[in-house]
Amino acid sequence: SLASNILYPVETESRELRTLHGLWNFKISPLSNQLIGFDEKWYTVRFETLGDYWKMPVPSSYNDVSTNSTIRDYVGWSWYQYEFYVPKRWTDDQLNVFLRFGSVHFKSIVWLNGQLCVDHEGGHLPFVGDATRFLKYGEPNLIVVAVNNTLRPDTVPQGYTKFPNNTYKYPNGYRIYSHEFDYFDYSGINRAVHLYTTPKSYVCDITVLTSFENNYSEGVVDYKVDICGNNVSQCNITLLDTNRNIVVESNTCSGQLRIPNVIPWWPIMSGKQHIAYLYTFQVKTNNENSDYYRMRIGVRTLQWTTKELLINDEPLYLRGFGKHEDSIIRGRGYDDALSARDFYLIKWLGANSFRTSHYPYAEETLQQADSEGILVIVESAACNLRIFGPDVMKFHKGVMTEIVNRDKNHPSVIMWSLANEPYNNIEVSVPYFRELYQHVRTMDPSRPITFVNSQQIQNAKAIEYMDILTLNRYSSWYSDSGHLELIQHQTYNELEAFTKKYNKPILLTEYGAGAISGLHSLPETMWSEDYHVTLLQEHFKTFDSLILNKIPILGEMIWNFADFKTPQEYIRPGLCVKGLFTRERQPKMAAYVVKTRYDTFRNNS
Ligand code: GCB
Repeated sequence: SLASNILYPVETESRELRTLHGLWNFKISPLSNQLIGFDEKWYTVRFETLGDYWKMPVPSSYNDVSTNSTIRDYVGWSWYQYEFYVPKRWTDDQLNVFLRFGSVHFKSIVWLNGQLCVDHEGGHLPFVGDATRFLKYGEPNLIVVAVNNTLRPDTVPQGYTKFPNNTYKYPNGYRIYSHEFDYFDYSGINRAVHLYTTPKSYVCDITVLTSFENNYSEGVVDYKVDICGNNVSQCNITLLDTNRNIVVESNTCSGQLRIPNVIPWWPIMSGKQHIAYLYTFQVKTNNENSDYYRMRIGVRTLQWTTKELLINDEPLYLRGFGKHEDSIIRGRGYDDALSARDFYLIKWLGANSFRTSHYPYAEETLQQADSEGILVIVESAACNLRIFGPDVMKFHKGVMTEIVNRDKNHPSVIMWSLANEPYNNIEVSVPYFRELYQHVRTMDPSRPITFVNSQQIQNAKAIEYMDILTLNRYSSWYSDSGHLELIQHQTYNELEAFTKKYNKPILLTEYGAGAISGLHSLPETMWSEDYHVTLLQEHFKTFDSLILNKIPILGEMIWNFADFKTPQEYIRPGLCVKGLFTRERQPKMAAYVVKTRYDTFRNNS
């Protein structure tokens, strides 16, 4: 995979772009013969000639599309293929053609016309292969993708395969596969597949870092443009405002732009006339066959202290939730309609933020967050890490590198979360997270870094080396179930103690209750919508007294935005039902209560 070549594919006067979306052919290999596809060279044959294949949409997870439980629960090598044409004009020897996957879960190997083009391991992140010499121009092309979603102790996230030797309970050779995170591990080609052309010398990376001078009247954009390929002389950089008027220009591939009377990027509804203003950063390579690339950027700063997180020097209070990429049928498959609906709901609630629990979300989602002014905490897929060692560290560092490379230029991204609920009550987690923190800090000096805690305060380790405290806490749900009267007491004490102990501000990244839509009970009992509402309201009272007493709390994030699918287990009815919205994205009673609160913040700021 071309690691630094990860700019989102766009169409410009020098680039053509097409997607390979549609119904692909799909095969799974029997668990007893996992390597059959490699032995029989499935990457060279049309599945029509092999038989025993399904139709599978791309992009989509494969799990919930068919009626077959083997496919739903499949863990192992599955195979996708598709036939397509590319235009003859792409044979031009002045062009590159790149093949780009937004994400394939989890490991993938990609062949074009029987030849290995690219491979990648790690879900939720894009990768690119150079397809130029593998394609047949003006003839049918066969793309084959082998996908393996088996997680291991050295991957992020971790998974475990066991072969129990109790033959009384399990047949010989029976495989038990497990992981600790509690969301369904949707697999397959989950995001966009693009083919795009570029000139031989082309823009392959851009890094911007923004700041202000002269009392916020002047914007400063420090930038670096990487050009790949041969014979590049120079760059023409142009910054355009929303009316496409030129604001400032430059002739160097790296340097500084100064914007007089800058319009800063602000999160939604942060009072006054603030808007999420985006400029267009335009690059033109200055040679015979120029490449053009455009990217939207926002000018804003972030700072953090022992008490606050500030954007453009103003303190932030986050009102949001954790989400999932999850919906019926397509699972984790990216869908514009669903994504747009979610942003309408976020705005309807008056929320200003979410965390990409528990993995990096689609690039299209972050682009929309940039233009809507929604703040995002980007989390890696390290959910419930419990084994720490050099192998998983190597993988985890690679994942963080890919995340920062992909998301570094989004004004909406305000924090990196290295992990969710790792086993950080053990000593080995300390050097692990310190090293990982340093790795990310070296790549990005501009954003706070954390990992999300769940352990008791007295046992938490490594957290003191993070910039900001984050905590998931289920008072009156997983602990003291049914005791709504304890929420204020417990939450207040814990958040106060935590901030005092570490002298850092805290963000409650998860709290909530399961509520089955339509289930009511007065007085409240667990699983009813009524209990859900009261539990949230008790937390609201706590947050208000923390704020009143100047305990440094950075915000409140409810678990979860919407109901989402979980593995089969007896503590949940197939879904985690802690959503403010149902899985169909309709409001539960609690959504109205949250809207009232979040609207109050909006009106007071
Ligand atoms: C947590 C996890 C989240 C779960 C949630 C729950 O602490 O971070 O992934 O979904 O609890 O509902 O159990």
